[in-house]
Amino acid sequence: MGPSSLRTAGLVEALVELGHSVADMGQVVPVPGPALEHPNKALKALPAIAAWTAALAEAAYQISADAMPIFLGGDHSMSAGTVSGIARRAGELGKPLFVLWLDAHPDFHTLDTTTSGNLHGVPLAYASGLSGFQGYFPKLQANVSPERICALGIRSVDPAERVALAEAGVTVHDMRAIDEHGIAPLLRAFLERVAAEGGMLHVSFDVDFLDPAIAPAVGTTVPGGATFREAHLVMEMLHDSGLVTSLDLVELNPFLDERGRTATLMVDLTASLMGRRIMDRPTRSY
Ligand code: 6HN
Ligand code: MN
Ligand code: MN
Ligand code: MN
Repeated sequence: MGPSSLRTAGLVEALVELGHSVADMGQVVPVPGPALEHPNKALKALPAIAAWTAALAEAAYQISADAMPIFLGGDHSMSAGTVSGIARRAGELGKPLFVLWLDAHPDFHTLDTTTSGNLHGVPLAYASGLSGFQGYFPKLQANVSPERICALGIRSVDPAERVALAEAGVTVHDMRAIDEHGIAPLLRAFLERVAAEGGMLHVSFDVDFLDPAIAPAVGTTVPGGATFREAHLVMEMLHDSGLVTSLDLVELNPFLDERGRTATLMVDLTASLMGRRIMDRPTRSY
């Protein structure tokens, strides 16, 4: 129901108001695959998620190169498909793909290391090409290089993820780094890397990146998240960079919302990413 809630909160209208032309592509339809047995008995809904991953990867890959797809979830397992499909598209365009992962969690488990068995905990590891998915998830046609991933807002990391992130070379800016340095310089350094390499930038936005006080509508809230202004600043800087080529909005659970305020906030943040600004002004350095 996340996508319905984002539509009801006025996502399309907000984008149109900013001058964008919007095509709502409707729902991706997964083709059910065979039952899958995995030694990790904790895994939940493995055949269904594998089928969704295949369908979403194909949909993401097929989007025309001049369009900017916005993928509405659903939980973060969606990004196993979107990121891998976008990586394939980037490969064909001959451009390096970068990923900005806005989340309380790095979602860097493999099928073997997850203890919860919740597959929204694995998409970034899968899309990075980590081993341990073969024979269960669709064969990866292209992956994002882990050194081109920046995870921002992180504050809940499982032991196996800690090891895997370090080994893979993912840049992790946790909430402590944001507290110490401010969010702007951390993001700016990453955007400068993307620009220097002429890269494409996929942004994957998990609702739990935000502090639960402003965004209650998510099943995995973690205290100490991004504030209202930190989140808008990230979106405003992303807009000004002109680098973002695709976006995921995931983990919105309208059953947990309060009068739609989380859905409305996600729409407003997307509007900031797509050009809404407080004052018209050129980008300045102070
Ligand atoms: N998310 N690391 C925990 C687990 O169950 O694997 C939490 C995952 C949260 C997933 O943020 O989309
Ligand atoms: Mn997530
Ligand atoms: Mn999360
Ligand atoms: Mn999730």
